[in-house]
Amino acid sequence: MKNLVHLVLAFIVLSALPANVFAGDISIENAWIRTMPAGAKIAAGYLDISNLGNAADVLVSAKVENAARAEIHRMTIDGNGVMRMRAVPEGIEIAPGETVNLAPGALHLMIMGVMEPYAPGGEIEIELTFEVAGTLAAMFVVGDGPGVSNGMSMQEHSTND
Ligand SMILES: [Cu+2]
Repeated sequence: MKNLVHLVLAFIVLSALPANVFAGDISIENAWIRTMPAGAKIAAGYLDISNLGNAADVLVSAKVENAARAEIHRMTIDGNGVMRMRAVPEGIEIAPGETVNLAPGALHLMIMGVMEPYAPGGEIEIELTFEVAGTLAAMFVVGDGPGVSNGMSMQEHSTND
């Protein structure tokens, strides 16, 4: 059953530009993974999540092919100008009618234990699970992102796993 849903979603992705993926009232757009530096085992994923419904929903988890695990993270800059990052185990709430942007320097998906570096220009499937809408699979394009300048994101994680 899930497979059928995925097939239908894949068809929608292939037949629409720019790619939108829906599950229930949740719509995913602009999904991308920053090109990984050589030797990196960690990657950062970004996307826009819109809630087209009348009730709040929560992104609770993400699962990535070819990686040990994925976490939801938030970057902040403290009073001393130091960038800090922490896991967001409670997930990300998307209020009705709102769009939440996971973007460099803020919320992001942290993909840990990447087994083979993601090739630029490739597409990686990430399963996103929402409290209400359930699980959907979205394709993330590996690159520098639409209109995003280079250089900031991978400093979030300068160490290798
Ligand atoms: Cu992170």
